[in-house]
Amino acid sequence: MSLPFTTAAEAAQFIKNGDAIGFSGFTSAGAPKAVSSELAKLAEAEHAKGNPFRVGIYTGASTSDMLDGALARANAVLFRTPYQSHKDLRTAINSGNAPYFDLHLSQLAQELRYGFLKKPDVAIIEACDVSEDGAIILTAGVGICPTVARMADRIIIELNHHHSTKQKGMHDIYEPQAPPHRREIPVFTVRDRIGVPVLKVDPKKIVAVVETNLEDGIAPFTPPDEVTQKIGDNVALFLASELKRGIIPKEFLPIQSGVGNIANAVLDSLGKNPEIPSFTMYTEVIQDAVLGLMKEGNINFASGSSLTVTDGVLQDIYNNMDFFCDKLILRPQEISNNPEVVRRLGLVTINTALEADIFGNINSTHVSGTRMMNGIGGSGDFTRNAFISIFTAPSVAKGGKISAFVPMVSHHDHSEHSVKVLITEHGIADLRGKTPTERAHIIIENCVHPDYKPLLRDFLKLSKGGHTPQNLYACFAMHQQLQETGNMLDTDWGKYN
Ligand code: 0RQ
Repeated sequence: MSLPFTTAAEAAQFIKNGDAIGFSGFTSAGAPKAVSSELAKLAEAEHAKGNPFRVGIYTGASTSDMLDGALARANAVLFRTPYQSHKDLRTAINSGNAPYFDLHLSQLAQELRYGFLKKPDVAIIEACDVSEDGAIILTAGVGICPTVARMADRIIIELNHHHSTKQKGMHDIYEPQAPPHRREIPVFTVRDRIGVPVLKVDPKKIVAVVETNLEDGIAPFTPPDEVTQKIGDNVALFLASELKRGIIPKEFLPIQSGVGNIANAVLDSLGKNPEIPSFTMYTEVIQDAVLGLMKEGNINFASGSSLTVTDGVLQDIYNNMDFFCDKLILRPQEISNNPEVVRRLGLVTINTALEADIFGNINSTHVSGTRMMNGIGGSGDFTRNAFISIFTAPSVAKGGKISAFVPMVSHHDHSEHSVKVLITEHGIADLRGKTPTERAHIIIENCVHPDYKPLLRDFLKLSKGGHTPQNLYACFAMHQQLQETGNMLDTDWGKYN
């Protein structure tokens, strides 16, 4: 059977209004590019004719402008899950034009299999190779590919020649069984391979193969500034001291770190700290800094769901597969983020908060409790099951008008029960074994910006007793103040006394 080669525009014709689409990739890495762009044009053309055209979108995580951006601008989003970070899609979500539900990344594939969500009609998969008998080599991200490719009725392949077939062997494709037949996921060390390197699909379902030559387009991170560098250094300081006092074993433990500038600075500091031995990563996103540290010998293995790296770094990996092939694994996100595996391996998890409260609860997703930023991503998968869970954040946002620390989080993603350590540029709050009152004092004294310390110390005086010294009348006063004057620092507790 020969493969049905065609153009992106013709491939998009296989998608109908109301279809649910499962896309490959994780972040922009490995996400389809050409067919999604043509799909947006198709939606615009249908809208111009007065016809409805919207599709449901399942992805690994965030995607690129050619997918989330294009479909959001075309007003073509029927629903979207589990994570996004594109400004146009964010605007559409927050204005009610793109229905979005936020999911733990490890759960999407199983929720599709369990039948909780609409079955994917179509899977669009980026590949660097595909054979006539349906053997697919994925590119820089795995995400939810195994599940959506198996469940969808129709498969469209973007055969992207920008990605080298030399990466064959890097992927480890595995799908767990459904309960009550599920067994342990046999990942006992970060290096364990449990599946097969190739995604096998029913070739009869492949309706189109579109050849492309397109980069993932991942932008470089800005180098650490004074604040992010200090946060990174504090994380390294904390982990070095945990190692010294024997809490972290001398072999060290695998690290999970989120994505972004703070994560980049943290990795940089871990690499530079002479007291931290060469370590491994069991994470979801492998970013540029990891590969740099690998070359320097500071990281000796990384398991993730994507290589979210700039194009130069990606090509360097492909050109040096002899060096990298036994140091990298790309897994489906339900394995890279699997709670069972996270707890077994004993991960040190490092994620970023939008907002924390002085009792250790975390808001990762909603600005002022209402506006979706990106989504919970993998932060919940990792935090709840970590050996030590750390949250980092700059102590203030928007030039000091917003404190990252408030009396009560305006949206709740990670509870005080899961959050062990908070770290800002000012210091470290180790919350383990502390009561709510003790936590509040440690967080205020160690992590809060000096401008906000008096305000938060005074808040504690408003408490009328109880186990957690909260005041339900005043706990959102800083948020209300932000809405009224644009500056939390103007908050006056006078009327609550
Ligand atoms: O906005 O750039 O316009 O100034 O939020 O904040 O400090 O640059 O941090 O880029 O790491 O994002 C939680 C969103 C942090 C991210 C979040 C404003 C701030 C800035 C970004 P500007 P920073 P980051 C792995 C794990 C959830 C998913 C997760 C995230 C912008 O880390 O999405 O952890 N996490 N995944 O000014 C209003 C506040 C604010 C605020 C910051 N309190 N109120 N705005 N900002 N605090 C990744 C995956 O799962 C794929």
